[in-house]
Amino acid sequence: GPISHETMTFSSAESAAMNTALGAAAQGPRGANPLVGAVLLDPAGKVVATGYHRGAGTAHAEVDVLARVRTDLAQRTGGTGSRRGSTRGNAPSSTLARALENLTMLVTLEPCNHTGRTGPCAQAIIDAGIRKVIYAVDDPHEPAAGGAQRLRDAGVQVRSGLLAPEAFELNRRWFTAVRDDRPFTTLHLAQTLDGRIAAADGSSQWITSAAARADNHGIRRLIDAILVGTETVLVDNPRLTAREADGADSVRQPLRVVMGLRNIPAEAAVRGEVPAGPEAAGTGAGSAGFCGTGVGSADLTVPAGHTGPAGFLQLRTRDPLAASRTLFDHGVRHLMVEGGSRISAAFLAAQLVDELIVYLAPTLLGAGIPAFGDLGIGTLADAQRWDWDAAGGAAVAPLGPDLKIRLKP
Ligand code: AOF
Ligand code: ZN
Repeated sequence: GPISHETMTFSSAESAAMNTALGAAAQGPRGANPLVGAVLLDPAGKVVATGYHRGAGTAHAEVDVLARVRTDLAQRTGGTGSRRGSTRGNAPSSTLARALENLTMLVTLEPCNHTGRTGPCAQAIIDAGIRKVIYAVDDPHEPAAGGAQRLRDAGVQVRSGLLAPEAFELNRRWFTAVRDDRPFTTLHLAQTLDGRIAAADGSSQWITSAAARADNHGIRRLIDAILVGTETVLVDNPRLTAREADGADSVRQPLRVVMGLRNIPAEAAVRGEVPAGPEAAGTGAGSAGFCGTGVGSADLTVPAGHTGPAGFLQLRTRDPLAASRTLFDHGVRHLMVEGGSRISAAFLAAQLVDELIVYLAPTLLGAGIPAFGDLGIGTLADAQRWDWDAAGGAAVAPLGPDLKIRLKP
């Protein structure tokens, strides 16, 4: 492609600036959109502004950092024109334009080229008069891709690949989801040493310790949706909310999804409303950024005042791929499946599990409900084999009296 003719070399100031952009990106909320950060670097190697994306529907990182630098410059020069909208599509004042044309923009993802919930960043960069752009990784989201080419066509010098591994890692789940058109899927299990998730009489509360359960709630706060089967709802009546150590509902809640054909009773706990926390609405962290409304299913309810996905959704299907596709279409990029055996087996057999988190209690039940149903494996040669997943922490760690094991396919 056209980029092969350019020399992709970067100064130490540029590397440091990209690192700053990555740090800014990480402040954003997880959700339907990737975490993206952007900075503006002056010729002396000083970062003059930092911006980041605060979730779907809000300004992209590039637009955010441009708004900030305009505000700063306008304040310094006593000018106006810093408010959003007032500069859109217009050439900035000559002082602003001159100040901007010497800056390099560093952004952790290829600037977008589409009009989604907001306008194309590539055009915003061109309009601002920025002449140099460095981005870390290409945007794999087809409708948004092509920003680099648009910038080059407008005469902007574009380089890419700086801190690409770090930028990829930051949005690892999102990249996987967009590539596969389905959510990155974590399968979570709390099981005994002999692979049981409940005793012979069905009792299952609790197999693992409070420490392991608290760890699980930490994950629930970060994911976009949590899924169980109708059987689990009918037997355990779980709430599927993310809760703090004191039992209170967390600010950010996953969409609660029940998969299966059987009816869920009206009084099931999973249907309960979760009060929206102060950050859940608007542009704050919370769960902003979901296209959770407008699902067109009578089974989805989004509590009033909630912009996030913290509702309840029943997917009347037994097909895990169909369920995954539907959830992806509704903005879910990270799904956690919490069983029981039949649902776990269905996702595993369909090769839809990207991460396996097992809390293993040093407990024996002998009889009881196995963690997994039939995976369709008849002989050892067909066994599913998993590897330690040490990305972002130890693959195996003691958690109170239990063991936490993280695996990848
Ligand atoms: C950027 N900068 O900060 C982000 C980008 O629905 P929208 O309009 O918010 O667009 C979302 C898509 O835009 C997302 O899937 C990804 O391809 C890109 N995200 N792009 O230039 C940003 N967050
Ligand atoms: Zn954009």
